[in-house]
Amino acid sequence: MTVMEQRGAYRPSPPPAWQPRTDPAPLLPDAEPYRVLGTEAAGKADPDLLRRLYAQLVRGRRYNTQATALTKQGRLAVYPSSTGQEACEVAAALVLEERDWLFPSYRDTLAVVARGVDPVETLTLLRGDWHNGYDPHAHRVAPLSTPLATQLPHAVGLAHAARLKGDDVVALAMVGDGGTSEGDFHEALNFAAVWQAPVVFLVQNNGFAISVPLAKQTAAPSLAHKAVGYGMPGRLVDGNDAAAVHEVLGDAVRHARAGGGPTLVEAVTYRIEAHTNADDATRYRGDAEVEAWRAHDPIRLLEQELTTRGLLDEPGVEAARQDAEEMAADLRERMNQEPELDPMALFDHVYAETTAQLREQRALLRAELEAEQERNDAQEGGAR
Ligand SMILES: Cc1ncc(C[n+]2csc(CCOP(=O)(O)OP(=O)(O)O)c2C)c(N)n1
Repeated sequence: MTVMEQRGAYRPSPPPAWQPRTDPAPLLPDAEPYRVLGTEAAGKADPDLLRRLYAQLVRGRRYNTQATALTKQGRLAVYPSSTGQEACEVAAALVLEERDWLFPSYRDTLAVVARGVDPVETLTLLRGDWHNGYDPHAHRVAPLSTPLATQLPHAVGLAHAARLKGDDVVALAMVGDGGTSEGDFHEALNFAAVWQAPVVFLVQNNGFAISVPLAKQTAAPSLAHKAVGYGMPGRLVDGNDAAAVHEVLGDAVRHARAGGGPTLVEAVTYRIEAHTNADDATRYRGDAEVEAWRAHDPIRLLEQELTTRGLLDEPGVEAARQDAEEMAADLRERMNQEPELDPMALFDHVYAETTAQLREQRALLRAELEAEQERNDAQEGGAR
């Protein structure tokens, strides 16, 4: 048969029946961020949990103001404050079991501390030290990640590996709105969904990636909608409502633990302070916007709920404040002590086996340090 005859014999017909591989409807986020405080749902919230959340929120805010003060005193190189975002931070830590893992970004110091890491050790990296400061295995908290979104594929890898080993572990990974534009975000969500890994992704949409507002970051209807494209549920929650964030994350953690796969949670919140102490936020946003968010403050929201329900009184507020003050005083005192630094330690843990180049550099530094020591000794001898 010639080619022309073949063409003549071809009878076009519609393609084989097509249908979506999964029904997208159950994966779609709600139209509005989910709220608990100030709604009927609040009546069902556990009073003990609300009180624990409150104590941690108050501590968290005080931690932020203290750490920011330490940058001004030259005790901390840089601090990205999470004031305004405490509800996300605290709920993320409290929702996990001891065996679970938290994967934080640089802004998530409050979550790290609320999970039990020493408040001073948590600041090691931000102090400008070469190492992370805390042992990730001790509290199952990965190092604070400065490169955006790189913690996400790590979380997926850990969760997937745990599942293969039969360990009942969930990983909760935190990322900012800007981080969702990173390739790592895409790769992590895709792998997590394909493998049905027990991971919860918490996006704190705080409005900005440094000076870039969300409108310039993405054209997606919401960040939670991104979940649908990967085949996982997307949930939208009021990120300043600690009870709501705790409930939504709790549902996602239980779903993951039961083998239901990953969830993407977008918590809508706001970064009240500048990006870090080195940033001037007045250059890219107005006071009115900040004030509108201050009126939806996570601590005040919970305080109001607790007082209305008779679960918190003036002495209770004072006790929480006092506890936070003590934590801040301890942080201040310990951060004001000179850290013991060994310059030679810079070469440890770079590679499992030291390279020739590192050995050479180490020898150079040792020689310089010894020469300096000799000069100092000679000067001291001369002065005597
Ligand atoms: C891979 C990578 N690219 C760029 C940066 C520089 N950078 C640091 S913070 C930041 C903005 C991140 O914004 P977002 O993810 O919304 O988190 P937020 O700081 O608001 O918590 C950028 C671009 C970085 N740290 N890592």
